[in-house]
Amino acid sequence: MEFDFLLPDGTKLKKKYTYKLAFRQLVDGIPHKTLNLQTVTVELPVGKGKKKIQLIDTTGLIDGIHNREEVRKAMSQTLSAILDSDVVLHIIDGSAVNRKDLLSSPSDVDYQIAKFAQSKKGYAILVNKMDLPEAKEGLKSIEREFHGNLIIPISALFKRGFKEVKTFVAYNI
Ligand SMILES: Nc1nc2c(ncn2[C@@H]2O[C@H](COP(=O)(O)OP(=O)(O)O)[C@@H](O)[C@H]2O)c(=O)[nH]1
Ligand SMILES: [Mg+2]
Repeated sequence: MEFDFLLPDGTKLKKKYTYKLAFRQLVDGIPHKTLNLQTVTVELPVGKGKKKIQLIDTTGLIDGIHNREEVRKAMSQTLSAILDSDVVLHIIDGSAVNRKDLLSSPSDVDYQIAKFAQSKKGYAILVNKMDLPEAKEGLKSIEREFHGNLIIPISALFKRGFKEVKTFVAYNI
């Protein structure tokens, strides 16, 4: 899999990853591991044919002003990517809903993003980590709070909900 990286200073890089290496290097329990836009080009079946789409992974957004400049720059890159994209998949950690720590979700920024991205034809909220028991309540709460939006429960870890996400994306491009 080839990734295109766009750093906040405008630098572009290409890097090839196996799934294993991508998982090891790009996924982390500590927030703000990703400080750039990382793009993979994937083919999606649309109707009888296929369509190439660019899937962009961004830095996560948090409330307030982050104390690290690189994180602030990366977050501004995320906002631009939202504006420039046809489809926005807003991922919320379903297992962190109403948790009492800094990473609890949804936070103010999630509501702001929902408003900001609603002008898009293709806007969906993906409630992730549905494999964890506490995500059940989380999903219910998000369905209540973000009523009127398309909400798709997923587990990125176990590839649950991917069919629904692909159908949604194919329909909106
Ligand atoms: N249980 C569970 N953990 C997940 C799932 N998706 C991601 N994680 C974990 O959540 C943490 C953050 O994942 P990451 O992809 O780095 O999220 P990011 O910070 O939003 O980029 C990592 O420890 C992942 O292994 C999921 O569907 N289920
Ligand atoms: Mg990431």
